[in-house]
Amino acid sequence: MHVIDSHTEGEPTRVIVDGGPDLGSGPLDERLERFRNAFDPVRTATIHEPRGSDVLVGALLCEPVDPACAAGVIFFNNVGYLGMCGHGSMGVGVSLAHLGRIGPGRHRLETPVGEVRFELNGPNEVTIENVPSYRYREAVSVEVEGLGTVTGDIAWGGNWFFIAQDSPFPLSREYTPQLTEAAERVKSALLAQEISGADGGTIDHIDFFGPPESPDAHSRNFVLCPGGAYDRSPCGTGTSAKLACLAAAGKWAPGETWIQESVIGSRFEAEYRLDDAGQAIVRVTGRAYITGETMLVQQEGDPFANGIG
Ligand code: PYC
Repeated sequence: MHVIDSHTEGEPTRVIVDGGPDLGSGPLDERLERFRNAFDPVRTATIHEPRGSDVLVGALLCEPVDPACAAGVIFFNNVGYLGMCGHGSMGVGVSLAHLGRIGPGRHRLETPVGEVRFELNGPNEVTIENVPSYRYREAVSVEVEGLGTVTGDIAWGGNWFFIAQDSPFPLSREYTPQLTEAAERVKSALLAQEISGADGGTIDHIDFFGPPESPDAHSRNFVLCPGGAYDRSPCGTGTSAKLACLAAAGKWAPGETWIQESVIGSRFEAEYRLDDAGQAIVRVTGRAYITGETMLVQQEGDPFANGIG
């Protein structure tokens, strides 16, 4: 498979350009199910060691239903599939530009959870306009072993998030093992206490927030991804969910720029407007860089051809 690797604010994306599974045509959510049911070893071969790592997010480029879109894309990770991925969409934008398929300006991507508009502002800067984001439940308290009562909002930003009000540990790199453990406990407690997103959607991203380090930023975060790795970027879908919560609480005005720092100090700039249904249409800007272009090979007889684990 021909793949292009990039990172967006530190978080890696691997785009399958050629040689991936043929998922046929039709809506992207149906093609995602075909990927899951018939071609899951392609996901594990791409993401798992020895070709990848737990932190990597994969993106399979597909023929879009609407030919005016730049591409269709299905995101996946070490444990399964993602509805949307903000940093990954920026990685896809920069990868499509690297391939010469798009130039600066406005474009659209089809994803399993809806259409995402994006703007390539230059070779490495992308602004995405995410699917509508909203706060589903406010100030939900959950009892967490070792942490006590943890309170947060449940919000949709293309994935389901628990947006915790406070972080149990300092939001810095040396605390990522403790933050990861704490977020895993919150995730397990939500599951055990049957607290979910709308229609029973699993809350598989846990977001801790705290004050920023840079004087011009508004907040710093730590985001636990579904497969146990933490997001090195401030998380595009998480930043969208956060802005939807701030909007619902009347704490941030439409059109104002929110600067979100990640736990490693990289940043996204975001702003929102409300649509007719009162949901937040969040635009998130970040920077992505190509890190490699390669052919992934599976040799006959390789016991780890589909990855380890
Ligand atoms: O940027 O939306 C995001 C994201 C989700 C998981 C990892 N990054």
